[in-house]
Amino acid sequence: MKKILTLVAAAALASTAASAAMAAKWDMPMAYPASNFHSENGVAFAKCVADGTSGKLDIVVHAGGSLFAGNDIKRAVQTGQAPIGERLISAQANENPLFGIDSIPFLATSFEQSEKLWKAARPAMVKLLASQNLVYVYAVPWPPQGLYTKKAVESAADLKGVKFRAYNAATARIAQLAGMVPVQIEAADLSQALATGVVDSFISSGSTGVDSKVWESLGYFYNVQAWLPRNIVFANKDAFDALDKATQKVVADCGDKAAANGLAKSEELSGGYLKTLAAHGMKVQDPSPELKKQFEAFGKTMTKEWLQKAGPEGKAIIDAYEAK
Ligand code: PCA
Repeated sequence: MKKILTLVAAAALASTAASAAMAAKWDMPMAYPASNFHSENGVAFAKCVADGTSGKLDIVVHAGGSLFAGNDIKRAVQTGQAPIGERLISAQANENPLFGIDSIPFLATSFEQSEKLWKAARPAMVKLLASQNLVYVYAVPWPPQGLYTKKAVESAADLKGVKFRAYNAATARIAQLAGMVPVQIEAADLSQALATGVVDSFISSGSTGVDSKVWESLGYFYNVQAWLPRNIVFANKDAFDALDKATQKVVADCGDKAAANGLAKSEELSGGYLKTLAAHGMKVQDPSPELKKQFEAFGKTMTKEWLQKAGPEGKAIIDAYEAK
């Protein structure tokens, strides 16, 4: 009897050890605050994966840039320092212009157009990421981008010399075209940069304005609706390949769900953010016709510049988007 018990205990121990060896924990760095809808969506994605694999793959979200700052997340995932992570993909456009396709001003200005553009761009994006040892999992758009300023702005002339927070090459280029002074700053550092006067202006969504309580420093939001940039969640290819086929499928399926849920959330919350800004005393308004015209002219210049950089492959994507 004693011998049987020992055998049973040994078998139980062996099976625990086996399942422990098979279970994996993936840290998932994200750059935006835990309360942001992208981060909440990331947590829901992690839960979907845990449920779908009965806990075999445990993804732990680290929001707010707490594990890696936004600017370091892509490299961390490429090199396997983190198995999965999220990045504002246009912030990597200096590596390859394709990463900036969602931030060409006035190319895709509504959720519907943004989806169309993404469908046209996704195959090339997936391929480009794969060439960098990354597996595309899902992407979610931010609400449309507008201009935040301290003082009222009637035309681009009022922006001359203003210190401007940029989050990617496109926002830095707009600043340059408008005669502003761009400084690259992560969203996690935005409140402090505004409070200390490092910058007095930026372009972003109502979502980031609310996250950063920008009414404490700024007075105006101009609803320019210039583009809808995306966050992409990608996995390290070696880490992904090490998962069994069933687990890989759960990750992909949960990614598809997260893309749909994230899009719906972004759209649903979009208007409310602007109401929150107004409720805190900010003047939320459309840009003057002159300012709008000037921004559209910047957009034309930047579209030309992008097409030059992105070459025939870039042009093919824009053509496919515009043909639909
Ligand atoms: N918020 C992010 C990117 C776009 C947006 O709406 C940010 O400002 O960093």
